[in-house]
Amino acid sequence: IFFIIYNSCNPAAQERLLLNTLGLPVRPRPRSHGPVPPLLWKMLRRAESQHKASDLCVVSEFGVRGNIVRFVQDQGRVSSGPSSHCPECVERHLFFNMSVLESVEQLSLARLELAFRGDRPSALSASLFRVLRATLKGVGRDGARKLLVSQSVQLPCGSLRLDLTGVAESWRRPGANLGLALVVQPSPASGAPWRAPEVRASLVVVTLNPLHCRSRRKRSAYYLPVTPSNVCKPRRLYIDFKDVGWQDWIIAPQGYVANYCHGECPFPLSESLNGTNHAILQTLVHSFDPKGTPQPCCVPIKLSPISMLYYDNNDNVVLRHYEDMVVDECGCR
Ligand SMILES: *[C@@H]1O[C@H](CO)[C@@H](O)[C@H](O)[C@H]1NC(C)=O
Ligand SMILES: CC(=O)N[C@H]1CO[C@H](CO)[C@@H](O)[C@@H]1O
Repeated sequence: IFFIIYNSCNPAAQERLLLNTLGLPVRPRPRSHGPVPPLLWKMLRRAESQHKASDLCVVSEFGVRGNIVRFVQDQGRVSSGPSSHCPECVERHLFFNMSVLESVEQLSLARLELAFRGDRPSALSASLFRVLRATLKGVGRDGARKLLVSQSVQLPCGSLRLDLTGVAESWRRPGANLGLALVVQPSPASGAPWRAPEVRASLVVVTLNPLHCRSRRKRSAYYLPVTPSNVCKPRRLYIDFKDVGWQDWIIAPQGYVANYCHGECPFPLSESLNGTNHAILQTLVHSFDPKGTPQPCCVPIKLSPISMLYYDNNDNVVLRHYEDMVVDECGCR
């Protein structure tokens, strides 16, 4: 498929085809290149070292099924100061745009991570609400929101994690996502002036795209022996994402060894060419009638996956596994 891009006279259509193969509706054009969460680097490295052995449709870090991991950025903007019934409260609106998920994706996990940074040791109480209705006073006060958790957090460095899988699933319905409201206040209330902590929020979302999750074929203990170069075998092909102009959204890898199959499937088809019975018969017929019947084709019989880390159109960092991206073995079929 990458080959087509180089050779095509209609690069835009071919790029669309390729993006489709990768499960992307459009070419991502990230506006900012934010930091890559260390956990995603770790997961990428682990996936790369265990590709041959592990089940790519399970995210073992979280113990759930999935082949896409996103760190969805908080896009909440509104924050409001104290109100009459809670003079020390500071409120912030959090919004995670779930429309980055394709409808075919099955949501396995959504975990909210809040990191609090204060300027000195202290304690605060943090309450998180799901906003149910937007009201005139702002993003849902009083009956327009539902308490999800209320917890005490220690500063200067505190954190809060919350499983939001159910909430995130319901956010996927159009119009259902009004975000969250985070309310913090000093604990115990002191009455003295205070500086609200800095809060960084991200939603880790694991989904499964079943189209990219076919069951893995068993790895055979079979390898192509060294053969004369005109016989069917894997040839080295390195795909550099720079050549395709994709270096601005793909974080890693910068390219990969894709390989391809090329060569003849001559009569008599030796066992090493791993032909099917059908291919063996076809070479036989071809040897009698070379014009009427072609040789069998030299095609991939074993492929392995790659993992990619990239920015999507909403500047989220995404880790994704793709099956069948590297040719390991070829055969005559
Ligand atoms: C969410 O993202 C989609 C697609 O990236 C965009 O069209 C939409 O405007 C965003 N919604 C909000 C509320 O920002
Ligand atoms: C993928 C495949 O068909 N592999 C076969 C290649 O041939 C050996 C024996 O010659 C088989 O054991 C493999 O299953």
